[in-house]
Amino acid sequence: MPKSALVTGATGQDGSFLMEFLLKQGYEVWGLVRRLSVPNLGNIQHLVDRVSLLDADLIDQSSLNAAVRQAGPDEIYNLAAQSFVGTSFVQPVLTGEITGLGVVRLLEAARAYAPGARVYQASSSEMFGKVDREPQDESTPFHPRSPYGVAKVYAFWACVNYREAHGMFVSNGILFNHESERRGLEFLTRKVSHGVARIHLGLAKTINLGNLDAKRDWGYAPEYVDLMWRMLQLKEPDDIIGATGESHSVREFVEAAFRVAGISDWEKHVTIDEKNFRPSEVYNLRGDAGKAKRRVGWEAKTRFKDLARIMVEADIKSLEAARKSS
Ligand code: NAP
Ligand code: F7E
Repeated sequence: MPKSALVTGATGQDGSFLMEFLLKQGYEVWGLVRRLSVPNLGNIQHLVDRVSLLDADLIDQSSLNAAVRQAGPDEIYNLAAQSFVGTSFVQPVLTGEITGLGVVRLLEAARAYAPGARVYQASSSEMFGKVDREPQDESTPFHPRSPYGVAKVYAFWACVNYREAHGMFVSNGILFNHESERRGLEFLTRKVSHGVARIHLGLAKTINLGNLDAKRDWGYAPEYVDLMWRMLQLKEPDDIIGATGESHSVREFVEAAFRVAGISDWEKHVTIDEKNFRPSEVYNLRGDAGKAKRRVGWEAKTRFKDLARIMVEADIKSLEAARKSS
């Protein structure tokens, strides 16, 4: 019998890469999508004939119960979230409902209808927030700096509690930023790669940004879904960091992205606007993924400059294709 997996957040960046990965491993794959007035299947259009999609929402307990009961999965990957930090400051209650309580709703559904399933929770480096050491590892204290980070901390501890209280196999992957050509357009790297591509093709003149001094540990998303899967193959549940171990500023990413398009005077193409700054910022994140290497043999491969190149080239290519077909 092939193993089966239920992936929430199926339409998102990570959900799409994870479902591809699981199909390659021979899994029967169930993807959870929420009802939208206009379907949002762009990232998984190429997969819809090979996975089973279920309608459910992390805000709605009965739909989660029904989805878990129908799929009867061996593994559950909870990737669904209101995942944009900026929005969490203007929609803190919604973010708490989805990104925090939504995880408990899913755990309850699993406890009732698939108690033997192994559960992966998409925890985040945003939980470290205002860090007191560098690099951050699994023993670094949490000090979240946004409603998103706060919700992720709540969800993290809920997972630990379901492990301890109910003996369930629940693991937290504490992943640092991972990006790709499938990233939402509001996130920094994609906003920049897409903006650079538009400038390169003469479709725009500038990109409007915020804090150029913040630093992140940016990796390439397809590699991180492999870590998620490896974590659920362990004998015992565990909490493990995924990161590159390198940290770069927003300014460095912008510079690298413009360089891919052959533009060296990038300052001329960047404007700064207060609206892109956060009320409380996470200034510097750099992860120590030593435990991931020791426990499951995982390490990030794609380096910073290659990430910028992959993303800018992909955006140039897709904008050119769109232009030709219009
Ligand atoms: P993403 O592209 O924003 O995808 C989020 C997914 O969640 C989308 O499929 C979205 O559906 C779904 N979703 C949102 N609200 C929902 C709800 N109420 N019910 C059901 N589904 C809902 O995020 P990602 O980058 O793939 O990240 C995956 C997970 O990892 C998230 O939990 C994120 O917080 C976490 N994480 C990400 C990173 C990173 O750097 N990418 C790092 C650490 C942790 P729609 O398409 O309908 O909006
Ligand atoms: O911001 C700065 C911004 O929105 C990165 C999510 O996947 O990773 C992500 O959260 C940095 C921040 O991602 C703009 O202030 C400057 O310092 O791409 P971002 P994030 O906040 O790091 C973590 C690990 C997650 O878990 C989250 O789900 O870039 N920045 N100017 C800007 N950011 C944006 N978005 N837009 C700007 O104009």
